[in-house]
Amino acid sequence: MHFFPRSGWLFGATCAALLGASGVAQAAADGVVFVHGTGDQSVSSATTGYWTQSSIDTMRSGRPYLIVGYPGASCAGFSQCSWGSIVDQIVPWMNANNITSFTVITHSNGSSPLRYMLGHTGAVSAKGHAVSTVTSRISQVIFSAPDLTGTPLADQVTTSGSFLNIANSVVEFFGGGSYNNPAVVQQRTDNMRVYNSNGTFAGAQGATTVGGKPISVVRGNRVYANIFSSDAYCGGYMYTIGLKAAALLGWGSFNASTDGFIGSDSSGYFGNIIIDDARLNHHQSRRSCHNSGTLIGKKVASVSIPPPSQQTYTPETNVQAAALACNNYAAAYATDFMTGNTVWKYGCSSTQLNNGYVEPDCLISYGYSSSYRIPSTASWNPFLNPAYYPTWSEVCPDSWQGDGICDACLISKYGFDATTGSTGANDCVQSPPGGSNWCADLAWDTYYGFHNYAVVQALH
Ligand SMILES: [Ca+2]
Repeated sequence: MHFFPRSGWLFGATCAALLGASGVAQAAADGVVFVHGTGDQSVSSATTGYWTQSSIDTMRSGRPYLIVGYPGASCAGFSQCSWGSIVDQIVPWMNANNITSFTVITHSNGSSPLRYMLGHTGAVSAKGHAVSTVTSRISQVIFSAPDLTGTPLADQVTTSGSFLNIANSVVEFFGGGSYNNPAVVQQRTDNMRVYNSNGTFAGAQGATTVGGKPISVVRGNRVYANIFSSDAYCGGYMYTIGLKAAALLGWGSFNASTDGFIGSDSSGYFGNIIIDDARLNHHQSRRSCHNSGTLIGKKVASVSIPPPSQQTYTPETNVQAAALACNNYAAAYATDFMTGNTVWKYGCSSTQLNNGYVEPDCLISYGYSSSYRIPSTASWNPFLNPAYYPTWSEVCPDSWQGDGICDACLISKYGFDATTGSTGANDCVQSPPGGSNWCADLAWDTYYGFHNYAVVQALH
């Protein structure tokens, strides 16, 4: 009937790049340095893609800060091109801002170059700076989701052919597509065993200080199960879904003690564990989710925080990401952008929600319809039925991820509609008031008289 190619029609969204690394010049100051994990990051990509500005601002407690960008995938933590690059960025920042002491916050394998530095203060960077120039001013180190004894996932990705099913969103934690890189090889459990025993990386099992510096550890210990929750929503569904898959792949169970990427045995090898949270996955610990950023900020400011056993959190709430972006719970007439025809959007009333049938908009709005639950690629899923795509040549292909249209079919399939990587375009984030979202959903075409996958505009 009709063929409407989807690619290349909506590329309007651009993100203004924020340049980080800006400390506020002032008299003798306490600062904060952020060191990212595996990945070759620039200062800019580390700021906007890895940490995000809002998370940085939550953790730094108003203090001048430095976002480090270094080759954290191409270089293992013990290589000069890793720790030396970090040193060569900290020194001029210290001098320009009169930083007399600072807290270092790392995420994931960012712990490794720091551990090398703490154990090799006499080493010299490519630009001729002794590590001690930097470490002498470190007041404390906060390792967030540190990889202290390696991860079985690194064993798997560096073993040929064993990592085919890992989610793209999780591959990012190994530095992107070419994940068989020096930093990942360094994180193999067998290699880390060597580095921990031969002095490559400082920090003895159970120690609370390394090189005289207090070490705090922030970690999650579960990948939370309910993807349609406020907890899972923080940072994006894509990571939660991917880390659930990684938990299963790396540890054989969703219930294993892991944040989806680093096992609790690795993150807890040493250090004073200040956050030990069952609702904080590996991605969320760099994004200040679940109050972790606020607690880290207090630690930065030397304000006491309750021990993990006494930390309390607001109850999770169910969120309706696609429903909020696309008004999918509401029934209404709309114009199909692709055909120009008027379509009837079904919506999801409280009666429809539990009427015993599969109601497409209930799946999208609430994550379930009667006893049916998504994400699911099962045959009952109406979003995967070719009969409901009469004007299309494809049935919900993955190429629709992150193309600017919030696809109900992808929500039903995976729980999210987003690209992976540093930009992380998410099609189903609600536009602000006065804005609009492009949305695709199953609807009744009143002109042709059949069900069709219609693209409509949702106004907010
Ligand atoms: Ca899409």
